[in-house]
Amino acid sequence: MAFNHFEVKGTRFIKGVHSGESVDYAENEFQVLNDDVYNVTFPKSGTNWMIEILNLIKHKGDVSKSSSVPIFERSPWYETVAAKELINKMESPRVLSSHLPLHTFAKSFFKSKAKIVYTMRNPKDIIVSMFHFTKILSIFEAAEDFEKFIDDFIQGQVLFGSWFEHVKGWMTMKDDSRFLFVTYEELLQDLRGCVVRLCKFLGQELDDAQIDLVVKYSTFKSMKENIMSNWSQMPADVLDQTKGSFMRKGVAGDWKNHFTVAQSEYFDKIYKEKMKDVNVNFFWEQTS
Ligand code: PPS
Repeated sequence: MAFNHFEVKGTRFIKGVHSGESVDYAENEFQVLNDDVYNVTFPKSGTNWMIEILNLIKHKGDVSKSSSVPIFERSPWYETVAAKELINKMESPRVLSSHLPLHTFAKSFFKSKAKIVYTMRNPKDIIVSMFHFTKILSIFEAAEDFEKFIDDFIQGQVLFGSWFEHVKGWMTMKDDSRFLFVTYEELLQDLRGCVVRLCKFLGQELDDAQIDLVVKYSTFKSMKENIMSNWSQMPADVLDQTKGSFMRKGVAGDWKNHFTVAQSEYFDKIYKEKMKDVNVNFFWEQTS
């Protein structure tokens, strides 16, 4: 995956979007507040979906914020260069996003009572989603060779490095009560059930009608139609949605339309090997 990048502690960052300074600040100086909620993901795992859900929960289903502020400003990725100014203007309780791996996450988090929702997705669908994403985001060289892209992903030569290390790192926190782990596939299968789980985790009391609103406005269709959620507010020279959509398909299992049988078997073999020490039966392993 070709893009202008730099590495910090094994993670590939995008030059310009991130800087050595912003990444260092995010880890060492950024002050986590006790009532912060962090939406943490490896890219293309459902980050924006969770931004929508968490903000709707925060506003008890009131869509006015989601329909007036672009999604990329609602819960900025706190490690980016642009985030600092946005975050300075935010009121508590803040919902912030991050793609950082555990080992470079804000040190101050670990002394705080803040919470993290970590969303994961079938890596084969992440590969497909990211492959298409390279065609619309101008900072990337459009990927053409899918097989090479699979290998880049396995080698950690993509945005934010190795998916395997990212997931394995964050999964070490799975017994910590400040964490909630959820998968993209669970969100797809039972969005309402996940919203209820999230409310409970966040200590947010929403009535049934409010929960219905959260669900209503966070479906793929609603988000795709919401000009504040479908990234159409991003300038076309940054994100060219004439070549494809940010809200592309929003399904599980699209990998079956992209991987050959041999590519799938090859990936599964490596996945098994790399994940052998993780004692978790991931949702996508049961359903795909
Ligand atoms: S990013 O660029 O890392 O922030 O992307 P991220 O938001 O993590 O992932 C983008 C994919 O999530 C899909 N998406 C959704 N799917 C289902 N329902 C909802 N509401 C939803 N919102 C976003 C989006 O379509 C991307 O997946 P693909 O497979 O490319 O469609």
